[in-house]
Amino acid sequence: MLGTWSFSARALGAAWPGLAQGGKALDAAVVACTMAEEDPAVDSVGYGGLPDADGQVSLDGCVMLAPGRAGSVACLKRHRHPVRVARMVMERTRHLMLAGEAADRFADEAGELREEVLAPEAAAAWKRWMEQAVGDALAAGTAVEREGVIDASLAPGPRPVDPGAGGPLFLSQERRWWGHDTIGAIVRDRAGTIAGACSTSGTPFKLPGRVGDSPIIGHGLYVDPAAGAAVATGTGELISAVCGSFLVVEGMRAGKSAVESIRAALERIERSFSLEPQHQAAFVALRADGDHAGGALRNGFLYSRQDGQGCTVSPATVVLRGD
Ligand code: SD4
Repeated sequence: MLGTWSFSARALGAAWPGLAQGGKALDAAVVACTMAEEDPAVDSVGYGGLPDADGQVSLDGCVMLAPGRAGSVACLKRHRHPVRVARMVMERTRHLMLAGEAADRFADEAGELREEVLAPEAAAAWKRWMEQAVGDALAAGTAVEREGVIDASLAPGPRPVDPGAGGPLFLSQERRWWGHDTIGAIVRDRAGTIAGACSTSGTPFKLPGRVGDSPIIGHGLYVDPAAGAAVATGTGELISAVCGSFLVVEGMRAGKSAVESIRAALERIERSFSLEPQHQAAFVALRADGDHAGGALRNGFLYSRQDGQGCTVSPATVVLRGD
């Protein structure tokens, strides 16, 4: 099992016993993401995730087994577990993706519990953001107010740096509020089946309605049993622009190692953008033969690996830039 950031170690650990007893890769990937979604200490996923500029949490997620077996959901506002709902989209409908209010209704009908998605800590962080950071950004001209909604999407902010302790990336370092992160999990089971899942609350204090890479098949996650799997985290706008996870998997299909494929995708991002200091993009990839790696544009990304020997949290195998 592979997961993005150090906080995924706990989630992978929760899913491991089921997988070790012969469980299926998809079940394990979903359990891992569900665990992170439920954990209020993870401030970028599920309950505990930081809200949009309106103060509303909106959650995105997807699951994938193969190009013909995937499901996705965007902008869930009344359910904590986008990955479970995405799986139901895959298993119970003929569609790939549901979004917004209707996705919440679908989750209701599928029997998912309606729950509060805004945790008290996240609500308090939003209040502090409104009071402090927004004032600075409005004064600097990097945020504007339209009909009472703050658009700070142009404000530069520091990027996420994983302290390695598995805890929140944002609440302990409030100047990092405009960073990003996500849980992505890739699992290979005993039968050799590979599954992936990805879940996020997106960019903290994003413009309402903004959707990043995470729920989009090929952007935040891609799995093809013939080639391998990749999952992304970081600035969704960068990752989506190059169909990042698809690009990594296509590299592996063409015969590159996991680390070479990640490097090529990161180089494509670097060539395609004028990178700003807050930008980060990272991938974790697993080739069908088990070769795997984690890589990032910049320092500060860690990934977790759980197997029969236990769990390890490692720095990225490749970091494109030293800054
Ligand atoms: C996004 N990539 O919405 C997601 C979440 C994030 O690190 O910020 N991930 O852009």
